[in-house]
Amino acid sequence: MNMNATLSIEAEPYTFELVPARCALLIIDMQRDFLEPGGFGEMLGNDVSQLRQAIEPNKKLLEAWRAAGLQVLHTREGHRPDLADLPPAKKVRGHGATTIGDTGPMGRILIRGEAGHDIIPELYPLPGEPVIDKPGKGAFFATDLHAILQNLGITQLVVTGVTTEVCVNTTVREANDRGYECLVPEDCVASYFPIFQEMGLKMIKAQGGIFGWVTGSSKIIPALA
Ligand code: TIU
Repeated sequence: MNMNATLSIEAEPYTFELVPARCALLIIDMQRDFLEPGGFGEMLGNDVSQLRQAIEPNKKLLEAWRAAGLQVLHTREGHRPDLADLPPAKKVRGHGATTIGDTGPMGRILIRGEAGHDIIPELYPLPGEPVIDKPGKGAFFATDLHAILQNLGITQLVVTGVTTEVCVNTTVREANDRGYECLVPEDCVASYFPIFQEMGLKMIKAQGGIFGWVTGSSKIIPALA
């Protein structure tokens, strides 16, 4: 593939002109804590099965992306074992019986190094694919993501992962303000709430693409072949 030849991807609100050399796949927080029972997502009162429908589309997109030789990055939401980077307001939010840092079936909830904090096996990073550990919902807050993307010459992001209205939306907004063009394949993002899935995507593409573009993985994968 000519890495500098533009791939025109059918999207809303209009065609996304993807330049392979400058475009990275950024997979947000596909962690056991959000996608498997017994983790942070379930602790918040959510039905984690809602998110699992994004796994297979992400797997197919990731395989095609890797095969085409494009850049991949992963993020994980979580905190230091000593909780020094955990805002007290985040620790107590929701008044749950168990909160971040407490021990659950997959280890301490949302803590780096614990089983639940790691990325699900289906989408596990390969050596050489940067993994960004983030303490917040946005992937740019208190991380080295922007510096890494600049060093790689990346100006466009295909953003996937969970959840659509929380970490994906926050990250797309942060990226947009930093000058990145963001394309979101709707089948590769998921929410615990169907209405937030729908509205989270509408918010991105409304007003002429106020934060970015929305498409489906079936529009991206053939273009990479
Ligand atoms: N709760 C929820 O929907 N999401 C998060 O807490 N983090 C992410 O979205 N990754």
